[in-house]
Amino acid sequence: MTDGYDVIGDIHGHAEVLERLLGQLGYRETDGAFRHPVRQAVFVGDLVDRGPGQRRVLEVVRSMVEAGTAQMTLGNHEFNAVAWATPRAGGGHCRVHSEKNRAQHAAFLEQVGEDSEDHRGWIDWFRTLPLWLDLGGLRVVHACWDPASMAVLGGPTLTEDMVTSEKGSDLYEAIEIVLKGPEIHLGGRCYLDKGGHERRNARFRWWDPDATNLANGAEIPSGSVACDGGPFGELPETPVPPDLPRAPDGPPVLYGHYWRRGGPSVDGPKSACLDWSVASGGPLVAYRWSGEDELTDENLVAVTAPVSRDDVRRL
Ligand SMILES: [Mn+2]
Repeated sequence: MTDGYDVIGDIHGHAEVLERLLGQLGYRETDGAFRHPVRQAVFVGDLVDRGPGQRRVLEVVRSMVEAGTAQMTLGNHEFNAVAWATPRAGGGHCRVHSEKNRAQHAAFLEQVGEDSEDHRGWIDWFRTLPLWLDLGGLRVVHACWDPASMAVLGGPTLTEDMVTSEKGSDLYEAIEIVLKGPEIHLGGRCYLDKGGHERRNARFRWWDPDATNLANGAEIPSGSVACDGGPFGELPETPVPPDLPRAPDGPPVLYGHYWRRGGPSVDGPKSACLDWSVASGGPLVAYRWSGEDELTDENLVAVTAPVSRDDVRRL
């Protein structure tokens, strides 16, 4: 019996704030899982990496999924975890064990124990998670609801071909769009991301019907520096390619992934991002959906993580 869905954004190992959010939403831990008398939770993915409570977050969510009190879609961090742990025929792994990739995955690997039985158990569970959820009047995906990419993938079940797919293949690109979102080329411009890596592409604001050109369609983090060290400045109003993914017609779409700041608020009546950067001092956010065709800010619930010493240093 489900009167509605409580869709919860990216958690990234922040167990304490997750438990507080579940409590605030009226879920209680009984018989080994958090439960609500009449509602079901839905997780948009990215349970892992970064935070101090990797195991606890995984245990809370998995126990809910197994008890039937939650569903979950796969995030790019879970997909990357699977690819990291999957050997590639001919040597290496499906996700390259580079220093950069290891750093991004370090909290998970350290806390579950790399190559431990526990590690393999979580990877096996990630492999069972769907790539998206069509819940009737509501749709949930980690980064982008794109029917064209979903058609290439053939269905929401993660397959071995997807895990082993190589850059440039149709499968690889479709997984990228669904789990990481579409990107646009910056026409020769280059900026440094928060890890100091050079970026010649930017995330495209697929959810925004007003995103028509580079200037209003590219997501460049505020205060970004150009690769030559100067200020990044404005992008030109070059029109974006017409075949980029766009917010689809039909029921509302809820997604995560985008590290939004401030807020929270819905994009508009038909979409909302639920990732408000809990891993860097923002709130963990849920949308309480009860059948409405149009999303509203009033249905967002936010719980703020305590500010860590690392965050204070960054401020
Ligand atoms: Mn993500």
